[in-house]
Amino acid sequence: MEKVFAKTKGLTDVPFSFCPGCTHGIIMRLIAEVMEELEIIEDTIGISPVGCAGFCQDFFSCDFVGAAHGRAQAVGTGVKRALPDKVVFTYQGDGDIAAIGTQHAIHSAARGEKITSIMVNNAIFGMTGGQMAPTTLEGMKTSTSPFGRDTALNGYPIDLPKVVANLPGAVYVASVSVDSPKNIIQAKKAIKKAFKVQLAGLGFSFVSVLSTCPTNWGLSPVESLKWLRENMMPVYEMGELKVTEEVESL
Ligand SMILES: Cc1ncc(C[n+]2csc(CCOP(=O)(O)OP(=O)(O)O)c2C)c(N)n1
Ligand code: SF4
Repeated sequence: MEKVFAKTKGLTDVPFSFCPGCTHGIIMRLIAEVMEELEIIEDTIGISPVGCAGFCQDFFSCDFVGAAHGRAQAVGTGVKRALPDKVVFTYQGDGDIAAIGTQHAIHSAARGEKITSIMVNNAIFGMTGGQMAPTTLEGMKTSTSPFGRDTALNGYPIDLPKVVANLPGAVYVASVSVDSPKNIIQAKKAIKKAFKVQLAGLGFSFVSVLSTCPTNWGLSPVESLKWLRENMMPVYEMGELKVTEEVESL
C-alpha cells in the first residue's frame, strides 16, 4: 500500500510534552518539515529560548544551542557570524521575544542578521502560569490581570512583526496562524520562505505564528482555536507584512 503520510525526519522520536490542544507542536512540525524538504537538517543550528517554547531542543533533530531568556537572537547572531554556512533559526515565545528580548528582536532586524526567527505568540507567558505579556490583548484576563488588561495601566499590545517590518534589515516578515488546516498550510509557506531567504544569503527573516495556550487561557483545545480566531486574528495584522523585491523572486 502507498504510504501517504510519515513523521518528518526533522523531528526526533521524543514525544511532545505540551498540554492537550497546545499548538506549539504543530508549529514545530511545520519547521521540521521545512528543514526536511529543503534538505538542511544536518546544516541547521536552532537556538532555543526559555519557556514552553524552550522544549524545542528535545524535539528537533538538528543541532541546538540553548540561550538565556530573551537572548536567542543575540546567540543566533554569534553562531551565524562564526559559522556563516550554517542555517540558524531561533524559536521563541512572545514573552521571550517581545518582553525580555525586545531589544534583540529590534537590533537583529536592524542589523539585517542573516538568521530566521520564529515567534510563537500565545498572548501570555505560558510556562510560568499565564502572566500578562506585551502581547496580551486589551481587556484579556490573565493571572496578573484578573480584571482584564487595562490599557491606562498596562499600555497596548505590541504587534512585533509590524515593528520589525519597518526596519530596513528585515527582508521578509509574516504573521500567520495555525488555527485551521488552511492557515496551517499558509503558515508552512511563510516559514519555508523565511528559511529560503536565509539560504539565499538575504537579510533577517521573521515569522510570527499565533498559537494557543488552553491551560492558561482556561479553555478547551477547541474553544482555544475559536478564541484565537475571533480575538487575536483581528488585532494582529495577518499575512506577509514585508516582502522585499529580492525575496519576491525566490
Ligand atoms: C532571566 C529570566 N527571567 C525570568 C524567567 C522565568 N521564565 C521562565 S519561562 C518564562 C515565560 C516564557 O513565556 P513565553 O516566552 O511566552 O513562552 P511560552 O512558555 O508561552 O512558550 C519566564 C518569565 C527566566 N527563566 N529567566
Ligand atoms: S502551558 Fe500553554 S504554552 Fe505551555 S505547553 Fe501548556 S498550553 Fe502550551
